[in-house]
Amino acid sequence: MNRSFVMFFFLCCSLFSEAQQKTVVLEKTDSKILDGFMDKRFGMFIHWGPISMRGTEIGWSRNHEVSQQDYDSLYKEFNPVLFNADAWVKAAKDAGMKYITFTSKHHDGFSMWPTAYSNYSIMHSQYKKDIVGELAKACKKYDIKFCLYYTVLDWYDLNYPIHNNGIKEPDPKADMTRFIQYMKNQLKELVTNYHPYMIWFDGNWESPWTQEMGADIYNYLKKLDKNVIINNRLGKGTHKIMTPETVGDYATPEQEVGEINMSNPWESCITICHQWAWKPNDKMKTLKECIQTLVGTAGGNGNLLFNVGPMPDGRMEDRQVKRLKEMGDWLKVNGEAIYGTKGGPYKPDSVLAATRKGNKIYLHLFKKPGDQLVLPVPEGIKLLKANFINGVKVSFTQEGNSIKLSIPDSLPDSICTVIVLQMNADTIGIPIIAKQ
Ligand code: FHN
Repeated sequence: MNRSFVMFFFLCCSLFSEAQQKTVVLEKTDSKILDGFMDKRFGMFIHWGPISMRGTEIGWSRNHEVSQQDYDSLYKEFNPVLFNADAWVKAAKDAGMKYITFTSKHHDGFSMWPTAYSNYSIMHSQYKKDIVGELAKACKKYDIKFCLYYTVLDWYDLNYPIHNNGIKEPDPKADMTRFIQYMKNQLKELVTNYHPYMIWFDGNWESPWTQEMGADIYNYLKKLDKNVIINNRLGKGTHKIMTPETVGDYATPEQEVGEINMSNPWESCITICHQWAWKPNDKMKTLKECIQTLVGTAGGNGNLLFNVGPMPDGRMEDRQVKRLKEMGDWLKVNGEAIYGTKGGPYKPDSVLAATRKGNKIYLHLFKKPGDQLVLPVPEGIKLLKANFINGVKVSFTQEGNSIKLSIPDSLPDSICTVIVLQMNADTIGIPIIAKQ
Protein backbone atom coordinates (compact mmCIF):
# COMPACT_ATOMS: atom_id res chain seq x y z
CA MET A 1 0.00 0.00 0.00
CA ASN A 2 1.70 3.26 -1.04
CA ARG A 3 2.67 5.92 1.47
CA SER A 4 0.30 8.67 0.25
CA PHE A 5 -2.70 6.35 0.56
CA VAL A 6 -1.72 5.45 4.14
CA MET A 7 -1.37 9.13 5.01
CA PHE A 8 -4.75 9.90 3.38
CA PHE A 9 -6.33 7.02 5.31
CA PHE A 10 -5.05 8.27 8.68
CA LEU A 11 -6.09 11.83 7.83
CA CYS A 12 -9.66 10.61 7.18
CA CYS A 13 -9.66 8.69 10.46
CA SER A 14 -8.55 11.70 12.48
CA LEU A 15 -11.07 13.99 10.75
CA PHE A 16 -13.81 11.41 11.38
CA SER A 17 -12.95 11.03 15.04
CA GLU A 18 -12.84 14.82 15.51
CA ALA A 19 -16.19 15.21 13.75
CA GLN A 20 -17.51 12.34 15.87
CA GLN A 21 -16.38 14.13 19.02
CA LYS A 22 -18.40 17.14 17.97
CA THR A 23 -21.63 15.18 17.78
CA VAL A 24 -21.61 12.76 20.71
CA VAL A 25 -21.01 13.28 24.40
CA LEU A 26 -17.91 11.29 25.25
CA GLU A 27 -17.70 11.34 29.06
CA LYS A 28 -20.73 12.10 31.27
CA THR A 29 -20.46 13.58 34.77
CA ASP A 30 -20.03 10.88 37.43
CA SER A 31 -23.39 9.94 38.99
CA LYS A 32 -21.94 10.29 42.51
CA ILE A 33 -21.16 13.95 41.77
CA LEU A 34 -24.69 14.46 40.49
CA ASP A 35 -26.09 12.75 43.61
CA GLY A 36 -24.11 15.18 45.74
CA PHE A 37 -25.56 18.10 43.74
CA MET A 38 -29.10 16.81 44.18
CA ASP A 39 -28.57 16.37 47.93
CA LYS A 40 -28.07 20.15 48.16
CA ARG A 41 -31.70 20.77 47.10
CA PHE A 42 -31.55 24.61 47.28
CA GLY A 43 -29.46 27.21 45.45
CA MET A 44 -29.45 30.93 44.71
CA PHE A 45 -29.71 32.18 41.12
CA ILE A 46 -28.40 35.73 40.59
CA HIS A 47 -29.17 37.76 37.45
CA TRP A 48 -27.19 40.99 37.46
CA GLY A 49 -25.46 43.38 35.04
CA PRO A 50 -25.40 47.03 33.92
CA ILE A 51 -29.06 46.74 32.82
CA SER A 52 -30.01 46.81 36.53
CA MET A 53 -29.48 50.58 36.16
CA ARG A 54 -32.66 50.70 34.05
CA GLY A 55 -34.65 48.17 36.13
CA THR A 56 -35.68 46.27 32.97
CA GLU A 57 -35.05 42.63 32.05
CA ILE A 58 -31.49 41.54 31.37
CA GLY A 59 -30.93 40.82 27.68
CA TRP A 60 -34.59 40.91 26.67
CA SER A 61 -35.09 44.68 27.14
CA ARG A 62 -32.21 45.45 24.73
CA ASN A 63 -33.68 47.12 21.63
CA HIS A 64 -37.11 46.97 23.32
CA GLU A 65 -37.75 49.01 26.49
CA VAL A 66 -34.14 50.25 26.19
CA SER A 67 -32.64 51.27 22.85
CA GLN A 68 -29.74 49.09 21.68
CA GLN A 69 -27.38 52.08 21.76
CA ASP A 70 -28.42 53.06 25.31
CA TYR A 71 -28.33 49.43 26.52
CA ASP A 72 -24.85 48.79 25.08
CA SER A 73 -23.44 51.97 26.69
CA LEU A 74 -24.76 51.34 30.21
CA TYR A 75 -21.50 49.63 31.24
CA LYS A 76 -19.68 52.95 30.97
CA GLU A 77 -21.76 54.29 33.91
CA PHE A 78 -22.03 50.97 35.79
CA ASN A 79 -20.34 51.43 39.18
CA PRO A 80 -21.89 49.21 41.90
CA VAL A 81 -19.81 50.64 44.75
CA LEU A 82 -21.94 48.90 47.39
CA PHE A 83 -21.31 45.43 45.90
CA ASN A 84 -20.12 43.14 48.70
CA ALA A 85 -19.68 39.50 47.68
CA ASP A 86 -19.56 38.36 51.32
CA ALA A 87 -22.95 39.99 51.95
CA TRP A 88 -24.50 38.18 48.95
CA VAL A 89 -23.03 34.82 49.94
CA LYS A 90 -24.07 35.31 53.57
CA ALA A 91 -27.63 36.04 52.39
CA ALA A 92 -27.59 32.73 50.51
CA LYS A 93 -26.12 30.88 53.52
CA ASP A 94 -28.68 32.39 55.91
CA ALA A 95 -31.40 31.23 53.50
CA GLY A 96 -30.17 27.65 53.80
CA MET A 97 -28.94 27.68 50.20
CA LYS A 98 -26.00 25.41 49.36
CA TYR A 99 -24.88 26.88 46.00
CA ILE A 100 -24.95 30.12 44.00
CA THR A 101 -25.29 30.39 40.20
CA PHE A 102 -24.26 33.81 38.88
CA THR A 103 -24.74 35.31 35.38
CA SER A 104 -21.13 35.56 34.20
CA LYS A 105 -22.48 36.50 30.74
CA HIS A 106 -26.15 36.84 29.76
CA HIS A 107 -27.67 37.28 26.29
CA ASP A 108 -26.51 40.93 26.19
CA GLY A 109 -22.93 39.64 25.85
CA PHE A 110 -21.52 41.62 28.80
CA SER A 111 -18.82 39.71 30.72
CA MET A 112 -18.74 40.13 34.49
CA TRP A 113 -15.10 39.04 34.78
CA PRO A 114 -11.81 40.38 33.26
CA THR A 115 -12.01 38.33 30.08
CA ALA A 116 -9.07 38.73 27.71
CA TYR A 117 -11.38 38.14 24.72
CA SER A 118 -13.70 41.13 24.85
CA ASN A 119 -13.57 44.80 25.87
CA TYR A 120 -17.29 44.58 26.66
CA SER A 121 -16.64 43.59 30.23
CA ILE A 122 -16.69 44.75 33.85
CA MET A 123 -13.03 45.82 33.57
CA HIS A 124 -14.08 48.50 31.06
CA SER A 125 -16.87 49.83 33.29
CA GLN A 126 -16.49 52.48 35.99
CA TYR A 127 -16.18 49.63 38.51
CA LYS A 128 -13.15 47.81 37.07
CA LYS A 129 -13.23 44.86 39.52
CA ASP A 130 -13.65 41.14 38.94
CA ILE A 131 -17.22 40.44 40.14
CA VAL A 132 -16.98 36.73 39.27
CA GLY A 133 -13.67 36.41 41.13
CA GLU A 134 -15.01 38.22 44.23
CA LEU A 135 -18.02 35.90 44.34
CA ALA A 136 -15.88 32.79 43.85
CA LYS A 137 -13.68 33.84 46.79
CA ALA A 138 -16.67 34.58 49.06
CA CYS A 139 -18.28 31.23 48.20
CA LYS A 140 -15.08 29.43 49.20
CA LYS A 141 -14.98 31.41 52.47
CA TYR A 142 -18.56 30.46 53.40
CA ASP A 143 -18.45 26.89 52.01
CA ILE A 144 -21.08 27.57 49.36
CA LYS A 145 -20.63 25.90 45.94
CA PHE A 146 -19.81 28.47 43.25
CA CYS A 147 -21.61 28.01 39.92
CA LEU A 148 -21.80 30.10 36.76
CA TYR A 149 -24.55 30.90 34.26
CA TYR A 150 -23.19 31.32 30.71
CA THR A 151 -25.31 32.10 27.67
CA VAL A 152 -24.89 30.30 24.36
CA LEU A 153 -26.58 33.10 22.42
CA ASP A 154 -24.89 36.51 22.39
CA TRP A 155 -26.85 39.36 20.82
CA TYR A 156 -23.88 41.74 21.17
CA ASP A 157 -21.02 39.79 19.54
CA LEU A 158 -21.06 40.30 15.74
CA ASN A 159 -19.79 36.78 15.08
CA TYR A 160 -23.01 35.40 16.59
CA PRO A 161 -25.53 35.62 13.72
CA ILE A 162 -28.61 36.90 15.63
CA HIS A 163 -28.11 40.46 16.90
CA ASN A 164 -31.32 40.94 18.89
CA ASN A 165 -34.11 38.87 20.31
CA GLY A 166 -36.89 38.38 17.79
CA ILE A 167 -34.67 38.68 14.68
CA LYS A 168 -35.22 35.55 12.60
CA GLU A 169 -32.76 36.09 9.74
CA PRO A 170 -29.15 35.27 10.72
CA ASP A 171 -26.57 37.88 9.66
CA PRO A 172 -24.61 36.38 6.71
CA LYS A 173 -21.53 38.38 7.77
CA ALA A 174 -21.42 36.57 11.14
CA ASP A 175 -18.96 33.72 11.72
CA MET A 176 -20.14 30.90 14.03
CA THR A 177 -16.78 29.12 13.87
CA ARG A 178 -15.03 32.17 15.27
CA PHE A 179 -17.86 32.69 17.78
CA ILE A 180 -17.50 29.12 19.12
CA GLN A 181 -13.74 29.62 19.50
CA TYR A 182 -14.53 32.84 21.45
CA MET A 183 -16.92 30.81 23.64
CA LYS A 184 -14.28 28.14 24.24
CA ASN A 185 -11.68 30.79 25.13
CA GLN A 186 -14.05 32.39 27.65
CA LEU A 187 -15.15 29.06 29.12
CA LYS A 188 -11.50 28.08 29.55
CA GLU A 189 -10.92 31.32 31.49
CA LEU A 190 -13.95 30.66 33.69
CA VAL A 191 -13.12 27.01 34.40
CA THR A 192 -9.37 27.41 34.95
CA ASN A 193 -9.54 30.68 36.93
CA TYR A 194 -12.70 30.15 39.02
CA HIS A 195 -13.31 26.35 39.07
CA PRO A 196 -17.11 26.45 39.01
CA TYR A 197 -18.89 23.44 40.57
CA MET A 198 -21.59 23.67 37.89
CA ILE A 199 -22.15 25.63 34.65
CA TRP A 200 -25.71 26.69 33.85
CA PHE A 201 -25.99 27.16 30.08
CA ASP A 202 -28.88 29.05 28.53
CA GLY A 203 -30.00 30.38 25.15
CA ASN A 204 -29.86 27.15 23.13
CA TRP A 205 -33.10 27.84 21.22
CA GLU A 206 -31.96 30.10 18.36
CA SER A 207 -31.27 28.76 14.85
CA PRO A 208 -27.46 29.29 14.73
CA TRP A 209 -26.96 26.87 17.64
CA THR A 210 -26.92 23.14 16.87
CA GLN A 211 -26.93 19.87 18.82
CA GLU A 212 -23.41 19.18 17.51
CA MET A 213 -22.13 22.49 18.87
CA GLY A 214 -23.62 21.63 22.24
CA ALA A 215 -21.95 18.21 22.31
CA ASP A 216 -18.64 19.78 21.23
CA ILE A 217 -18.75 22.32 24.08
CA TYR A 218 -19.76 19.61 26.59
CA ASN A 219 -16.77 17.45 25.54
CA TYR A 220 -14.50 20.51 25.61
CA LEU A 221 -15.53 21.33 29.18
CA LYS A 222 -15.09 17.73 30.30
CA LYS A 223 -11.49 17.88 29.08
CA LEU A 224 -10.97 21.03 31.20
CA ASP A 225 -12.69 19.60 34.30
CA LYS A 226 -14.26 16.15 34.16
CA ASN A 227 -16.23 16.84 37.37
CA VAL A 228 -17.94 20.09 36.38
CA ILE A 229 -21.72 19.62 36.38
CA ILE A 230 -23.51 20.94 33.26
CA ASN A 231 -27.25 21.58 32.87
CA ASN A 232 -29.32 20.43 29.87
CA ARG A 233 -29.34 23.72 27.93
CA LEU A 234 -26.25 23.01 25.78
CA GLY A 235 -27.90 20.75 23.23
CA LYS A 236 -31.17 21.58 21.45
CA GLY A 237 -34.55 20.46 22.72
CA THR A 238 -36.77 20.83 25.73
CA HIS A 239 -35.49 22.21 29.04
CA LYS A 240 -38.17 20.57 31.19
CA ILE A 241 -37.09 16.94 31.02
CA MET A 242 -34.16 14.78 29.98
CA THR A 243 -34.53 12.94 26.64
CA PRO A 244 -32.16 10.52 24.83
CA GLU A 245 -30.96 13.52 22.77
CA THR A 246 -30.22 15.71 25.80
CA VAL A 247 -26.71 17.15 26.04
CA GLY A 248 -26.13 17.87 29.72
CA ASP A 249 -26.53 16.32 33.16
CA TYR A 250 -29.88 17.50 34.50
CA ALA A 251 -33.19 19.03 33.38
CA THR A 252 -34.15 22.65 34.01
CA PRO A 253 -37.90 23.38 34.24
CA GLU A 254 -38.39 27.11 34.49
CA GLN A 255 -40.81 29.21 36.56
CA GLU A 256 -42.62 26.02 37.61
CA VAL A 257 -42.08 23.08 39.97
CA GLY A 258 -40.99 20.11 37.86
CA GLU A 259 -42.86 16.80 37.63
CA ILE A 260 -41.75 14.09 40.09
CA ASN A 261 -38.94 12.07 38.54
CA MET A 262 -36.93 9.41 40.40
CA SER A 263 -34.74 8.53 37.37
CA ASN A 264 -33.33 11.82 36.04
CA PRO A 265 -32.07 14.79 38.07
CA TRP A 266 -33.82 18.13 37.63
CA GLU A 267 -33.71 21.64 39.08
CA SER A 268 -36.51 24.22 38.80
CA CYS A 269 -35.32 27.81 38.29
CA ILE A 270 -37.87 30.25 39.72
CA THR A 271 -37.77 33.96 40.56
CA ILE A 272 -38.47 35.33 44.05
CA CYS A 273 -40.16 38.29 42.27
CA HIS A 274 -41.35 38.37 38.65
CA GLN A 275 -38.30 39.63 36.75
CA TRP A 276 -34.95 37.82 36.62
CA ALA A 277 -32.95 41.05 36.84
CA TRP A 278 -33.81 43.75 39.40
CA LYS A 279 -37.03 45.68 38.85
CA PRO A 280 -38.17 48.44 41.21
CA ASN A 281 -41.28 47.47 43.26
CA ASP A 282 -41.47 44.06 41.57
CA LYS A 283 -44.06 41.81 43.27
CA MET A 284 -42.31 39.40 45.64
CA LYS A 285 -43.54 35.90 46.53
CA THR A 286 -45.04 35.39 50.00
CA LEU A 287 -43.13 33.25 52.49
CA LYS A 288 -45.79 30.55 52.03
CA GLU A 289 -45.22 30.56 48.25
CA CYS A 290 -41.44 30.44 48.73
CA ILE A 291 -41.44 27.55 51.19
CA GLN A 292 -44.14 25.53 49.40
CA THR A 293 -42.19 25.96 46.14
CA LEU A 294 -39.04 24.61 47.80
CA VAL A 295 -40.95 21.72 49.38
CA GLY A 296 -42.73 20.97 46.09
CA THR A 297 -39.42 20.63 44.24
CA ALA A 298 -37.88 18.43 46.97
CA GLY A 299 -41.08 16.36 47.02
CA GLY A 300 -40.63 15.84 43.27
CA ASN A 301 -36.99 14.72 43.78
CA GLY A 302 -35.67 18.02 42.36
CA ASN A 303 -33.65 21.08 43.36
CA LEU A 304 -34.82 24.69 43.54
CA LEU A 305 -32.62 27.42 42.02
CA PHE A 306 -34.27 30.52 43.46
CA ASN A 307 -33.48 33.81 41.74
CA VAL A 308 -32.72 37.26 43.14
CA GLY A 309 -31.85 40.33 41.07
CA PRO A 310 -29.47 42.74 42.90
CA MET A 311 -29.84 46.52 42.57
CA PRO A 312 -27.55 48.75 40.42
CA ASP A 313 -25.53 49.86 43.47
CA GLY A 314 -24.61 46.23 44.23
CA ARG A 315 -26.93 45.56 47.16
CA MET A 316 -29.68 42.96 47.28
CA GLU A 317 -33.03 44.42 48.34
CA ASP A 318 -33.55 44.22 52.11
CA ARG A 319 -37.04 42.74 51.67
CA GLN A 320 -35.63 39.90 49.52
CA VAL A 321 -32.79 39.21 51.99
CA LYS A 322 -35.35 39.14 54.83
CA ARG A 323 -37.62 36.73 52.88
CA LEU A 324 -34.66 34.43 52.22
CA LYS A 325 -33.70 34.55 55.93
CA GLU A 326 -37.28 33.48 56.80
CA MET A 327 -36.80 30.48 54.47
CA GLY A 328 -33.53 29.74 56.27
CA ASP A 329 -35.28 29.87 59.64
CA TRP A 330 -37.83 27.33 58.39
CA LEU A 331 -34.99 25.12 57.15
CA LYS A 332 -33.23 25.34 60.51
CA VAL A 333 -36.24 23.47 61.97
CA ASN A 334 -37.16 21.28 58.97
CA GLY A 335 -33.90 20.91 56.99
CA GLU A 336 -33.55 17.16 57.71
CA ALA A 337 -36.73 16.69 55.65
CA ILE A 338 -35.18 18.50 52.66
CA TYR A 339 -31.39 18.13 52.41
CA GLY A 340 -30.07 14.72 51.32
CA THR A 341 -33.58 13.31 50.86
CA LYS A 342 -35.23 11.73 47.83
CA GLY A 343 -38.64 12.75 46.59
CA GLY A 344 -41.80 10.74 47.30
CA PRO A 345 -43.10 8.14 47.82
CA TYR A 346 -46.30 10.20 47.70
CA LYS A 347 -46.70 12.32 44.58
CA PRO A 348 -46.92 16.01 45.54
CA ASP A 349 -50.43 17.48 45.42
CA SER A 350 -52.26 20.48 46.89
CA VAL A 351 -52.40 18.92 50.37
CA LEU A 352 -48.92 17.52 50.83
CA ALA A 353 -45.54 16.59 49.44
CA ALA A 354 -43.32 13.79 50.74
CA THR A 355 -39.59 13.20 51.00
CA ARG A 356 -37.69 10.22 52.37
CA LYS A 357 -34.33 9.16 53.77
CA GLY A 358 -33.52 5.64 55.05
CA ASN A 359 -36.47 4.28 57.09
CA LYS A 360 -38.10 7.74 57.39
CA ILE A 361 -40.82 9.34 55.30
CA TYR A 362 -41.36 13.09 55.82
CA LEU A 363 -44.88 14.33 55.13
CA HIS A 364 -44.98 18.08 54.37
CA LEU A 365 -48.54 19.32 54.98
CA PHE A 366 -49.40 22.47 53.00
CA LYS A 367 -52.78 22.64 54.74
CA LYS A 368 -54.86 20.72 57.29
CA PRO A 369 -56.10 17.54 55.53
CA GLY A 370 -59.10 17.20 57.87
CA ASP A 371 -59.08 15.31 61.22
CA GLN A 372 -57.49 12.27 59.64
CA LEU A 373 -54.87 11.68 56.96
CA VAL A 374 -55.26 8.30 55.25
CA LEU A 375 -52.27 7.03 53.26
CA PRO A 376 -51.71 3.78 51.35
CA VAL A 377 -48.54 1.79 52.09
CA PRO A 378 -47.17 -1.14 50.06
CA GLU A 379 -47.43 -4.76 51.26
CA GLY A 380 -45.08 -5.50 54.16
CA ILE A 381 -44.40 -1.85 55.03
CA LYS A 382 -45.31 -1.06 58.64
CA LEU A 383 -45.49 2.33 60.38
CA LEU A 384 -43.63 2.07 63.69
CA LYS A 385 -43.77 5.68 64.95
CA ALA A 386 -45.14 9.08 63.90
CA ASN A 387 -44.33 12.53 65.26
CA PHE A 388 -44.24 16.15 64.22
CA ILE A 389 -40.69 17.24 63.47
CA ASN A 390 -40.81 19.16 66.77
CA GLY A 391 -41.08 15.79 68.54
CA VAL A 392 -44.79 15.89 69.48
CA LYS A 393 -46.32 12.44 68.89
CA VAL A 394 -48.92 11.85 66.17
CA SER A 395 -51.35 9.02 66.90
CA PHE A 396 -52.05 6.53 64.11
CA THR A 397 -53.52 3.16 63.24
CA GLN A 398 -52.60 0.77 60.45
CA GLU A 399 -54.91 -1.74 58.86
CA GLY A 400 -53.16 -3.79 56.16
CA ASN A 401 -51.96 -1.41 53.44
CA SER A 402 -53.56 1.70 54.90
CA ILE A 403 -52.36 4.02 57.67
CA LYS A 404 -54.57 6.60 59.39
CA LEU A 405 -52.93 9.59 61.11
CA SER A 406 -54.93 11.71 63.56
CA ILE A 407 -54.44 15.39 62.75
CA PRO A 408 -54.94 17.91 65.59
CA ASP A 409 -57.13 21.03 65.19
CA SER A 410 -54.18 23.32 64.51
CA LEU A 411 -50.94 22.38 62.78
CA PRO A 412 -47.67 23.46 64.45
CA ASP A 413 -46.61 25.37 61.30
CA SER A 414 -49.36 27.04 59.24
CA ILE A 415 -47.10 27.37 56.20
CA CYS A 416 -45.79 23.82 56.06
CA THR A 417 -45.89 21.27 58.88
CA VAL A 418 -43.61 18.23 58.72
CA ILE A 419 -44.63 14.84 60.14
CA VAL A 420 -41.91 12.19 60.47
CA LEU A 421 -42.99 8.58 59.81
CA GLN A 422 -40.59 5.89 61.04
CA MET A 423 -41.17 2.76 58.91
CA ASN A 424 -40.03 -0.82 59.44
CA ALA A 425 -37.81 -0.83 56.32
CA ASP A 426 -35.76 1.35 53.98
CA THR A 427 -38.21 3.59 52.11
CA ILE A 428 -36.23 4.19 48.92
CA GLY A 429 -37.62 1.08 47.28
CA ILE A 430 -41.24 2.22 47.62
CA PRO A 431 -42.62 3.10 44.17
CA ILE A 432 -44.27 6.51 43.65
CA ILE A 433 -47.84 6.52 44.99
CA ALA A 434 -50.48 8.95 43.75
CA LYS A 435 -52.81 9.25 46.78
CA GLN A 436 -56.49 8.53 45.99
O1 FHN B 1 -33.75 34.18 28.52
C1 FHN B 1 -33.38 33.64 29.74
C2 FHN B 1 -33.90 34.48 30.88
O2 FHN B 1 -33.43 35.79 30.78
C3 FHN B 1 -33.41 33.86 32.18
O3 FHN B 1 -31.99 33.88 32.21
C4 FHN B 1 -33.95 32.44 32.26
C5 FHN B 1 -33.41 31.76 33.50
O4 FHN B 1 -33.65 30.41 33.40
N1 FHN B 1 -33.51 31.66 31.10
C6 FHN B 1 -33.87 32.21 29.84
C7 FHN B 1 -35.34 32.04 29.54
O5 FHN B 1 -35.62 30.65 29.46
